[in-house]
Amino acid sequence: MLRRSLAHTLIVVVVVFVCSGRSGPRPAAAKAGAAECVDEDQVLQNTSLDNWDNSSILPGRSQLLPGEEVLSPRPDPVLWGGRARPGPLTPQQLDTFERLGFLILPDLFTPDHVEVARNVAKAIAANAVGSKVNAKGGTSIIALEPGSNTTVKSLFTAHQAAPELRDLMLHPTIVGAAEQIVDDAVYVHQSRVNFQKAFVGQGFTWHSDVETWHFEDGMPRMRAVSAVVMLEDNFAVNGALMVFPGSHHVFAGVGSEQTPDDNWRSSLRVQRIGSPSADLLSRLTAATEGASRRPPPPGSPATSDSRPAEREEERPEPPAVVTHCTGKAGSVLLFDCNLMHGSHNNMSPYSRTNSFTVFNAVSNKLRAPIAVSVPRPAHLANRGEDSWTSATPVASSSHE
Ligand SMILES: O=C(O)CCC(=O)C(=O)O
Repeated sequence: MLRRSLAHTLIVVVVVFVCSGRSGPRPAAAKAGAAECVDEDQVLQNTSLDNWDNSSILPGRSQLLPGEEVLSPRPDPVLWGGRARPGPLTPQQLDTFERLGFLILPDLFTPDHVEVARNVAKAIAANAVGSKVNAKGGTSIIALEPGSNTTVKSLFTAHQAAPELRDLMLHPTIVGAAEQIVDDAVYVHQSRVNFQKAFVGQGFTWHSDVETWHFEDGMPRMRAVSAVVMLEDNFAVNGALMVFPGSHHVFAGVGSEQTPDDNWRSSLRVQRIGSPSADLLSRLTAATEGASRRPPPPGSPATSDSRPAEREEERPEPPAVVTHCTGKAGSVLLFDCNLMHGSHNNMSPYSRTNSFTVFNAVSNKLRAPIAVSVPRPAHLANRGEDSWTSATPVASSSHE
């Protein structure tokens, strides 16, 4: 308890709260620099922006000057319904999620179960590279690895691509946990399978997802959670997600030049705008240093990798500021929309495939984007009114 208060105090003390009034007109949008990373035929735009409101609760792209960066306290709860909210997660698991910003549910699925889904995802992705038409006569939206015309980095709208994927990604335990955390019915804001191919897969630089979702998609509040199903073993060496435990308690705001309306084309491969600098990450390190010192409660293996026990004492433990979210195929990682995370390039001989499903609270539906004038396409930011369903957001596929 004392440690937790100390950690919390640390965060509050180190955080610099900036309330900026610089929200005046922005320079004209930069010209489109179209990278060929997404099948453009599949870009579904919904430009009817009812309820236009581009006010921002977060200091960042629209209020800060280019190069200006701040850490500010999270303006929203992590557990919108508190620890007593009923659902599949225990109060202890909710406590871990609240404190660290993530939680691993080991072995929710069997390796055999996920192998089927993984093979389906790889087949759909491979087919999408060679042909715009997939096996079912529809099309699939993919992003390729930077510099490659053949290696798929992401397969979007994955929960709609095949029943084998949907059944895992929208499993009742996962949807129920997301609802428990955001204390609301949820819908799928975005889904994808990310492939980190052996020796080839490139990592993702440090980022908080809600930065993009808030400024480019108009997501009003921090009321969304991501669920990762590990479709292959995730090791530290093959690109397991890395996180700053506790970083979800602060927001890393980054000022920028005007965001190009088609920023998503390049940011899907490498994110630059809104990315924190090394200096801001150092400040985040200081701010979150105490967060994961308290060991996770029993049954919540939310930290560290799975090294053989006999070597544990021989090897120096890195300070707990950054940790790998490792797990066996079939494990599930839940993480908060504002958790600072990223991944290494996969230089190992072991491929790493994970599905990502972003659940947003129905009450947190998207408004107009704040930093761009054209909403991102539907496969990145779902605005479809027909998907405003509750616990089982299984919309019929538009890509099959
Ligand atoms: O797949 C990965 O390694 C990281 C993905 C990620 O950070 C994201 O999708 O936001």
